[in-house]
Amino acid sequence: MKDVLVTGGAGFIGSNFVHHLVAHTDAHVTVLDALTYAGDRRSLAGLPENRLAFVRGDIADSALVDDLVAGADTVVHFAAESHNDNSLAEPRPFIDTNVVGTFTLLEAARRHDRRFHHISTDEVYGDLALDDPERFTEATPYNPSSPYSSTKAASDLLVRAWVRSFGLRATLSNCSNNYGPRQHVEKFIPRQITNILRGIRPKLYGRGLNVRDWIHVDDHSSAVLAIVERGRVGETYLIGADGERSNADVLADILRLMGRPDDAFDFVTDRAGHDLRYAIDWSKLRDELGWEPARRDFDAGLAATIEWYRANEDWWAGSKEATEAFYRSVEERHER
Ligand code: NAD
Ligand code: TDX
Repeated sequence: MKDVLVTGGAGFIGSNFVHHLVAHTDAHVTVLDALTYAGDRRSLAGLPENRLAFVRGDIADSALVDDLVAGADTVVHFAAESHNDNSLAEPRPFIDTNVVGTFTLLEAARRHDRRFHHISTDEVYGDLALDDPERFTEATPYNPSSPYSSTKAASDLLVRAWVRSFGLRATLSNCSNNYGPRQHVEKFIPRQITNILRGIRPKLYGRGLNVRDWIHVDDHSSAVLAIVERGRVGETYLIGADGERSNADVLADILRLMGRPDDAFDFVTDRAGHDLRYAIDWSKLRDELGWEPARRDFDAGLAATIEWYRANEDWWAGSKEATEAFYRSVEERHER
């Protein structure tokens, strides 16, 4: 691995992965990112110039993609439309980026016979009952619920077909909910932290009983690097860190860590089709590659994340107002 093309490297997980890659390998990194509302060039600040090239462009632009894939030996594909609530309001960009964009990358990787790693989500498996003793495994059937998760499922299936039909040297990973620095303020944890910093009451969907399986973004990065370096071609690996928590519990932790009363939030209308629970069995990754999450202390990770948002208001202030305006429009639609 000498020249790595990272798509979506200006987004939350992609940028954290690029920092991880530069710190832990000698590879040269080229980031391809469209800088949509979710991408931010500043998330790559501070990296040495001789290790990083940045190209602004669309993963569905086949001429550009062909050129960049030709110049790399490895492609790690993070770029996506990533937010469920946006996919309910306007699904089209999810088709264009997650499906057509992934297809465009796969064709280029096939033409140039490049190693390909596809980043995906546990949401492709649908959801679990709260009391289900089972967790998702690599063998769980696909059953996505939202426009977002269905386009991620479609992209996963394309990757598997390109492996089987064309011999593409690809691996896939499906990870649970990430948290940490540089996550867009539309997502649950940063939205509530920045609401509190702005004097806005946090918003909990439904009754807050839905469960997400939280993993620190640094652990996602180390798992992806392990798979890119040592994973078996054609295989899927689930990534998790035994971090199941209800949304109400996560919000209670945020309120406590930020010194607010435990009832200083509002219940709001539930998300349409809201998945109840995700839970990951990551034993394949542990048994095959010896990977373990290093940041399993959720309280410590959450406290550090709160500090990051406190210290980096410049990074998120520009997105906050538009994000809250979007959520107000969703609430107004529910009221009509
Ligand atoms: P994000 O929304 O923060 O970042 C996405 C990045 O992709 C942005 O920089 C954006 O500018 C870029 N992008 C979007 N459309 C593009 C296009 N057409 N061409 C080029 N670049 C484009 O998302 P994230 O949370 O960092 O998620 C990254 C990946 O990880 C996604 O594939 C997502 O499905 C997956 N994932 C996310 C989570 C999570 O908890 N956030 C969990 C599991 C998997
Ligand atoms: O204001 C909110 N209040 C609330 O209760 C928001 C924004 C969310 N929620 C709930 C919905 C979910 O149950 O919190 C939970 C987490 O919501 P999101 O941050 O929107 O994440 P989720 O829908 O679970 O999807 C995330 O994890 C899987 C990422 O956004 C996806 O990209 C990833 O694939």
